[in-house]
Amino acid sequence: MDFPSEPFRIKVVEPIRRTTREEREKLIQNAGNNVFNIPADAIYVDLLTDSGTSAMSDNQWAGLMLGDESYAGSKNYYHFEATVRDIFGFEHIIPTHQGRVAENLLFSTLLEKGQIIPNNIHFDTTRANVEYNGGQALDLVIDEAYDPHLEHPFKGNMDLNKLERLIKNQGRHRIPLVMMTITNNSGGGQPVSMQNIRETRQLLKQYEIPLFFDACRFAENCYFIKEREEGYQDKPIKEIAGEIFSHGDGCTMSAKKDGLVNMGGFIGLNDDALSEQITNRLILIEGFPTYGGMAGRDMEAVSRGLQEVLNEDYLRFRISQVRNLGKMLDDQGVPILKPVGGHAIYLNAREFLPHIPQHQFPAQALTVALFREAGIRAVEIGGLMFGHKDPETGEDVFPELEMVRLAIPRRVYTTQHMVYVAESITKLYKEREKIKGLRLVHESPVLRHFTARLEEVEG
Ligand code: P70
Repeated sequence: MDFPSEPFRIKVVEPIRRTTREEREKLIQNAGNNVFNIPADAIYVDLLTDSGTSAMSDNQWAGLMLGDESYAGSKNYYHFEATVRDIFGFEHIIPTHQGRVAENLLFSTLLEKGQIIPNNIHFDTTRANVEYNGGQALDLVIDEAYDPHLEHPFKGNMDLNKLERLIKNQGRHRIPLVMMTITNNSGGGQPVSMQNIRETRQLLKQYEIPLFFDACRFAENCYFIKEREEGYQDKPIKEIAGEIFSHGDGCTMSAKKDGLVNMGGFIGLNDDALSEQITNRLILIEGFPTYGGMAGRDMEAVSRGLQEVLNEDYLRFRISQVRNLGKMLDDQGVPILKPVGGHAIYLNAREFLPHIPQHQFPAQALTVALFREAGIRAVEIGGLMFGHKDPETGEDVFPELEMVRLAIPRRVYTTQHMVYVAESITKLYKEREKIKGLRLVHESPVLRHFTARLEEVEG
């Protein structure tokens, strides 16, 4: 096994606490079987998300002290703008405090009711922002993405036949832009190949449809291209990133992932008129154009984080840490989504808990059990997150994949933590028939998984 060790050492530590099983029983009960409702200091290993949970470097912390908190024209903004432009290449850089605001600004400005936004697979906030603005969010990833056993190097790829059929059937005027999520979070953190990006670009060019990237995990995607795609082995990550974004007209970015910061984001784009419209709305809802929703010091941390994330030793360690957790689980027969993606391991809940039907939320049941047994917090990516009632028939519609995501924060946990996680899950797998299904007792109309409450189904 390729086991690169940590390319950093630890200068500051943050204690984490083990709780008793009894404490955790009470906590999960009070939380309505929803791990979003559990106070973080009662979690031992928190794999809820890799978003905003990175450990910053000494260089980033030092940057915070250079924060220029001027309302207009902060020097950190200019550094931020120059860094983003250098890596992503877009003309206009619009800061936001996180990714979903970038999505909100983009879609509320450009989307007309009844229009369609295709993506490989929309992440939940992207989908919600499209739908909230009266659009239809369509997932056009290759079919291979839905087979959790299939080893395919670029399972995040767009299905170009599906995309072309859609454009021909609907006409280009119903499609104001196409998005590509790199890496494809909802499909397992799977990468998109450069070839697929290039071909998508060529197809869209014929119809004059802009291509935007959801770039949250762009550096991880670049690393996979370097590792797996012919002709990229000797290219620096930054060059690969430059090539990817040269095929796009813009991007939204949550810097909370590959920006290696706790808060931040931006929109990058080339269209002058669209940029002006978005900027006007930015001033209304987020802030002046030289800070968006960020403090000056936050922008400095993003600039430094974006440079650090391109470091190959870092990326090699990062991708291997996730992959090795997957290997430890796979070796014990635990069903996981394959191949392992960039930022997380996805447990296949349908296979883990075949005795729980999908309407009883097996992935959520497994998430709850993982906290109860081991104090590990994961997140459900399945029927609770993506299930909904069909507006016409009123029937429940469930997603293809029912998964529990173990998202690994960047530069935070050690290899020994990963061993603890693997051993805990293996133990749970051996006792899996004890886990019971769940029933919803409270749900909100959008993004229900964040606030839902559930109870155990008896028997
Ligand atoms: C995650 C978080 C955020 C995200 C994303 C992609 C591909 C946009 C955004 C929005 C969200 C999350 C999920 C479960 C638990 C906690 C947090 N993804 N596009 O972990 O960015 O959060 O900055 O508004 O993955 O995957 P932002």
